[in-house]
Amino acid sequence: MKYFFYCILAVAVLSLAPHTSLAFTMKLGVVTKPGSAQNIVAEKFKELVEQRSNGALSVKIFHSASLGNETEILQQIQLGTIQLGIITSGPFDSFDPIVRVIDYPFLFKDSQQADEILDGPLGQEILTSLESSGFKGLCFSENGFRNLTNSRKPVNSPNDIDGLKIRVMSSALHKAIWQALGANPTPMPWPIYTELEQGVIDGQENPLWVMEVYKFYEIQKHMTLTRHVYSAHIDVASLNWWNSLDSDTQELLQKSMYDAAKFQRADNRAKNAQRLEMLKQKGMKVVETPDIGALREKVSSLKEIELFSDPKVQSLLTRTLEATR
Ligand code: EAX
Repeated sequence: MKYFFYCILAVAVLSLAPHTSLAFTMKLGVVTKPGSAQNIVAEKFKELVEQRSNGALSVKIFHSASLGNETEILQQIQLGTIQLGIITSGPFDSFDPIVRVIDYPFLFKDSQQADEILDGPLGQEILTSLESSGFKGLCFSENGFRNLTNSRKPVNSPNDIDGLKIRVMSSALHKAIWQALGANPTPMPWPIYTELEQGVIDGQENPLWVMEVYKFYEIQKHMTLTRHVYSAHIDVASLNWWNSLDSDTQELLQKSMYDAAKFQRADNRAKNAQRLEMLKQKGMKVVETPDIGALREKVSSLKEIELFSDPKVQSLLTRTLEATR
C-alpha cells in the first residue's frame, strides 16, 4: 500500500515538471519598449515557458535598451551573460553576412511567402549558420514590411528621395540600399525619436507598428508605403548555454519560441489596417501607391555588390531569389 502511494506521488511530481529537472531563470533582451513587436514575442515566450514548465523555468525580460542597443545585446548573448534575445535581423549582418539575404530589398511578395521561406530549409540555413558566431538560432518572428517616413515632403518616386537624410539600422546592407535609392543614409542604433525631433535626420524607415508605438506621427508628416524590406527578428539563444541544457528543456524552449513567434506574426499582421487609419487620423500624409517599379529598378544590381560576395551568402541569395520569383 505504502509502495503504491509512493508510486502515485512520484507520478504526480513528475507530471508537475514534465520537461525539466532543473529550475532556473533565463534573461532575455530586447531593445524596444512594451507594446513593440519584439516585446510581444518576448512576453508570449515567457508566458508559455513558465506555464509549460509549471514554473520551474522563468524568463526575465530586459527591455527598452536597458542592456544596450541591439548590437550590444547580441555581444552579451555571445558572451553568455544574457541567454536570449529577440533581435531585428538588420544589426545581425556584422556578425554573419548570411543574414543579409533576408533583408534583400523587395525579396518577399507578401507575409505568407516570408513565412514559407523563413520557416523552411532556406531559413534553417541562416539559423544554422549563426552557430559559427555563437548563437543558437531558434526561429524568426517579425518586425514587418518597412515603410519610409520623413518630415520634409511626400515621396512618390526615387527623385523625391534624392538627398533626404535617412536614419538606417546599423547594417552595411541597409546603408547600401538607401545609397542606391539616392538618400543620404546615416546608420544609428535604436531609439531615434530625439534625432528625428531635432532634425538631425529627415526620416527613417520602419514597419507601421513603430510609427504608432513610438509616436512618430508627432514628428514625421509624410509616410510612403514602400515595403522595401521585410524585416524579420531572429530569435536567438546563447549557443554555449543552449548546449548545456538537457534535450527536454531545449525542446520546451524551442517549441515555446516558435509558438510565440507564430502568435506575434499573426497579431502584428491583424493590426496593420487599423494602424494605417490611426496614423492618417493623427495627421500623417500617406502615399499608398508609390512608383515601386522605379524604386526596384534603383536597387536591382545590389546582388552584385561586395556585401554578397562570400560564396555561401551568394549561393543562398541566388536560391532565395529563385524561390521567391
Ligand atoms: O523595431 O532599429 C530599427 O529600426 C528596428 O526596426 C527597431 O528595433 C524597431
